Amino acid sequence: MESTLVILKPSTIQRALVGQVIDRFQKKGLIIAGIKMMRLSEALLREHYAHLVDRPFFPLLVESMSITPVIVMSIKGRDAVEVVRAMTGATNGRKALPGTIRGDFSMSGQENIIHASDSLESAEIETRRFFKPDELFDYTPSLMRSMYAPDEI
Ligand code: IDP
Ligand code: MG
Repeated sequence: MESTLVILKPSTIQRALVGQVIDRFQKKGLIIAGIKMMRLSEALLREHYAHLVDRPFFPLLVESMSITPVIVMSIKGRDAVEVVRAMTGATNGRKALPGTIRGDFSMSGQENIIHASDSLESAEIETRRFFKPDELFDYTPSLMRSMYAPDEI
C-alpha cells in the first residue's frame, strides 16, 4: 500500500488544531505508519522546499516553519498520495474548497496548516527525508476489512 508524508505546520500546533487534523485522516480510514515531533532546521527546509528557495517569500516561509516544532506523519492507504492531497486542498487557504483541511482551517497562502507530498516520487523522497526506517511501522488495523474490499487491500 502507498504512503505519503504529511507535516502539521507550526500554525497547526500554535492554534491547537493537531487533534482535529489527525482525526480527519483517521476517520477517512488512513493508517498512521509513523508520527513524531521535530524542529526543522534551515538546511532541512532548504532541501524540502528547494523549488521555492529563490522566491521572495522564502525567508518568511523558513521563519514560519521553524517557529515551533512540527509533527511529521507517514500516512498509509490505497492511493494515499492522491487522497491526502485532495483532503488538503489548494495551497492558498482562501482558495481551498470548504471541506478540505486548508479550506476549513486556513485564511492564508503561507499559514496553510499542513504539507502533503504531491506525487508518489516526492512521497518516497520526503518519507526518507524525515523518517528513519525503524520509525515506520507496518501493522494492520483490525477494522481493515470494514474499510476496504478484499481486492483493494
Ligand atoms: P503546496 O504546499 O500546496 O504543495 P508549494 O507550492 O509546494 O505548495 O509551496 C510550499 C509552501 O510554501 C506552501 O504550502 C506555503 O506554505 C508556502 N507558499 C507557497 N506559495 C506561497 C506564496 O505565494 N506566498 C507565501 N507562501 C507560499
Ligand atoms: Mg508542494
